[in-house]
Amino acid sequence: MKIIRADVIVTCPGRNFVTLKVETDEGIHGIGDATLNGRELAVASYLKDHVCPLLIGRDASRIEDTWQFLYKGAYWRRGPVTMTAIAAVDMALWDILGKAANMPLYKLLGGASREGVMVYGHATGRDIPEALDRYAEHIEEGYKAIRIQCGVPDMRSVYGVSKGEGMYEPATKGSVEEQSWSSEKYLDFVPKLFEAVRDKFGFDTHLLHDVHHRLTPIEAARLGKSVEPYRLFWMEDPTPAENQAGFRLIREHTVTPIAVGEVFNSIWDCKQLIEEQLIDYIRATLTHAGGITHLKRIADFASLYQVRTGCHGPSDLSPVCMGAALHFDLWVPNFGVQEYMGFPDEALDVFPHAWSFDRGMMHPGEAPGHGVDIDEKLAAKYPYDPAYLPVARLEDGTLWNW
Ligand code: KDG
Ligand code: MG
Repeated sequence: MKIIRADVIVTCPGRNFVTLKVETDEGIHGIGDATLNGRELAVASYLKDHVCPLLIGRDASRIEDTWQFLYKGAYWRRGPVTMTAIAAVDMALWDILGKAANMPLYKLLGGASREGVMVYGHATGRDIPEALDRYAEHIEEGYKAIRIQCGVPDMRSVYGVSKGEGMYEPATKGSVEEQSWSSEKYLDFVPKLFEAVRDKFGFDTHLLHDVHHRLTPIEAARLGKSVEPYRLFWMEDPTPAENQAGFRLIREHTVTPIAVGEVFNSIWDCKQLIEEQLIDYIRATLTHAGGITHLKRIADFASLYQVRTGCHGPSDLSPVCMGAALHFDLWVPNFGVQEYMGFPDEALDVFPHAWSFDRGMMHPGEAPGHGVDIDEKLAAKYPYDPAYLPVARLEDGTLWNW
């Protein structure tokens, strides 16, 4: 089965997505997600100008060899742009293989390890009462795991909290939004948020929180220690993870579980964190970490150290990634949880999908491949609309980690 075409589709049904479509001489096609929020066209060009021409004539079923060819063959290894492009090819080829075998992807991977995939939703509020209302709504919808984010008094804007009504979307059209940050105000406030959740709802739901890389290691240690009574499922990205050894300091002080890795794109980014058991959940995801072929490798390595998966699943990864991730999650033995932020309605129309949601649990469906396709005619109605992620500055103007 030979690859005869590979095209990149850029569309903005509610937000920007990049999709790779690979076609074979047997009339089977597969698609892969290549979305890198705020830098979409860099991946589109990497694919169009450098990768797609190399795919023509290759055997579509040689997935591992194609992965190695694109990784080692570029000479310039790793990096989010390269690894997202490789991931898109990989996802599309697994989709093709599933369709050729007439099997859902999770069966090709080794079959279901569980009945369904536990997902966590986002409860966000401008203040504690609003955040608690959103939390209550999630409980009513059946969520077993809920992430909570909340505005901090006296701080202009906070990661994860929508400005108006509706879904949280960090990217802004046209220009870069400047947010402000004070670790002192945040650290004094956020334990009160978790206390309010546990007081009102008890301990029956898994409680998650994203620090979004904002603290230093010693501040993160203080946070983890101070919130131990509220038994978080995880505190996510407590500090930037370039310096993996920095997590030792956090571990020395707290038993609050740690999740890291949504910005990772290779097993090498996670190596020390996993090997030294400095984290509990690895957040690397299919689209940014080299696709199914590479995420399998990361998950198997993590399983040696009892680190479980908690794949990134924001609305800026397309429904294609979501579909493929659910197959991966249903199979992966050391599964922890899957993030599910939801998608704008227009995006769900552009990407017809086999996955389903029922009371906090998701299933990828039984369609062959990963079960997600693209309606190209509809996609063409939503042209690319440039948007940027915000930056954060300390109150004195110093540029900080967003
Ligand atoms: O594009 C950036 C988002 O994907 C990121 O801010 C979302 O941190 C995130 C999360 O945990 O979903
Ligand atoms: Mg995050």
